Amino acid sequence: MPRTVILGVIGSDAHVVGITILEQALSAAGFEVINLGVQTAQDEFVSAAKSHDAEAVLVSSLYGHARQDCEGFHQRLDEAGLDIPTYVGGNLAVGQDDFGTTREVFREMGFDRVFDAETDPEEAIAALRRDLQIPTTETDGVKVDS
Ligand code: B12
Repeated sequence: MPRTVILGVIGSDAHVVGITILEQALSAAGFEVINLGVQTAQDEFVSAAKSHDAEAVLVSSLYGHARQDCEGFHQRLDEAGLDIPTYVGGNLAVGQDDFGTTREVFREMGFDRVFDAETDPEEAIAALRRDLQIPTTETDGVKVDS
């Protein structure tokens, strides 16, 4: 039975290429991907996660407003009774000279893993397999440090 994950670009962000690649890679790796597309509101992530009984939520943001767009996101998940891994990735801040700081900011906001724009989709797949305790095969050895 495929494991279901929710994927989307949050806020007013319209960058679609990254999530299209992620969707293809995740699907090829055996995940059932509910791709909410671009310009997705927080509530849409939450209701999709609930209605599809998803096991993880993957949020993408490229245009530099991720922090504002993700404010209160985990509170909404909590209110909906959802306690599942949340990942965020992309160009999460304007500039991004120090991604370590950006990563800390998003971790403090409640995200379990924070990925930069250089992330290979295989890294996210390896992280999901680890967090959802899916036996690894071909992703053995892929470094997960996000
Ligand atoms: C194409 C593009 C556009 C196109 C988008 C077309 C479309 N519908 O997709 C257009 C021209 C519309 C556009 C508009 C804008 N853009 Co633009 N755009 C780009 C550009 C050149 C490429 C993005 C792309 O497709 N990359 C290819 C994909 C494969 O890579 P990716 O998106 O990074 O995704 C990968 C990773 O980031 C990662 N990833 C992404 N999300 C997630 C999530 C998770 C959970 C995980 C694990 C991984 C992950 O995995 C993906 C696959 O490998 C980038 C610059 C760049 N070189 O990245 C700027 C860029 C993203 N844009 C930028 C900006 C500022 C804008 C605008 C605000 C400009 C403006 N003032 O109008 C608007 C925003 C409009 C909007 N509402 O979103 C900035 C963002 C700056 C920042 N964050 O600091 C960038 C970085 C350009 C720059 N250097 O200034 N843009």
